[in-house]
Amino acid sequence: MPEAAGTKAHSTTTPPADPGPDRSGLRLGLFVAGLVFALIGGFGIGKLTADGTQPADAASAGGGMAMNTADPNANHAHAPGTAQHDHGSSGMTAMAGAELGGLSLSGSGYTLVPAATEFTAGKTADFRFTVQGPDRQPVKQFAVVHEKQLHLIVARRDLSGYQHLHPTMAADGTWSIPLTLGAVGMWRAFADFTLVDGAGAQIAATLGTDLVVAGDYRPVALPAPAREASTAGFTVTYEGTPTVGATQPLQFRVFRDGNPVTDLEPYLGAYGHLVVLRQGDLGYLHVHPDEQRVPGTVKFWVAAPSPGNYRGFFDFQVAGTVHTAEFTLTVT
Ligand SMILES: [Cu+2]
Repeated sequence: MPEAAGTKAHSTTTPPADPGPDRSGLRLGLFVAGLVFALIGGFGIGKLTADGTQPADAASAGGGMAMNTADPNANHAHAPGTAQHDHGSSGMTAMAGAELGGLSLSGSGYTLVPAATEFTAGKTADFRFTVQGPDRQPVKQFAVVHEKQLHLIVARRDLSGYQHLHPTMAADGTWSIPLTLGAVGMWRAFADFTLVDGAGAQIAATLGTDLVVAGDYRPVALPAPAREASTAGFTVTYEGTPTVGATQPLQFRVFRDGNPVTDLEPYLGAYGHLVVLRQGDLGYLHVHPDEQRVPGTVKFWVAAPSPGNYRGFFDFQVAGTVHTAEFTLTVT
């Protein structure tokens, strides 16, 4: 019995013509198409507004590569260096994008080039790298996004040891930061940035590299899923259920001694930052908070790319100190 045309089974038995070697172009196009509608991943395209406030944009760039010059919503085209998307939260539920970043050294012709990737457990050493462009020269132009030109996230592959760092760039385009990897194992470093290309276009990317601490590796089991975590005398809870194929709110609340903390401070241009890493490949989602804020609470919009286990790292600032609450989330 012949299969009905257009069914999935049919299409898999008659694959489309080979797209040929220029698949990367297609892939980029898909990224671009997905970007504008994606909420997830990266610190997003663009930068803070001139007065330093957080753009209404909680919808940030896809975790891969994205070029705002391809924004189909050209009727609100952004001035160079001030790219903002003002889709507002109402449109978010229609957005299904959940691109993961950080899975590759390279994308769209740009490559993360670490100077060295071997570290000694517990010994601080400079981590140096460049982002090389299609011309194989270090990129030197980066847009400020969330108050920094580049955000470096580091975690061991068992999802322990999270760090959120801000390297500095030398005039030659070399980024560096003192880095301490506290335990033996394979680690992952994510460089999350928006570069400005020669034509002035902004390209958001999260590129990743492994870092190695040789020795007797003792992996830490992923903690069980929980809706409450404690750090430095604070208790943090979250509500909401991450879902595949739909963007859902996750609302975090911070308590101290059982009372809501009402003096959360802006940290990097927002009242909280959330990085979510997928267990298994450390696919990287960076999610931004809603601009609407109830004191003591921070709401994010999240679309899960797949079922599985994730570790969420919620950064918040109180009294000038940044704290991180960690959660295991299981998406079914
Ligand atoms: Cu950062």
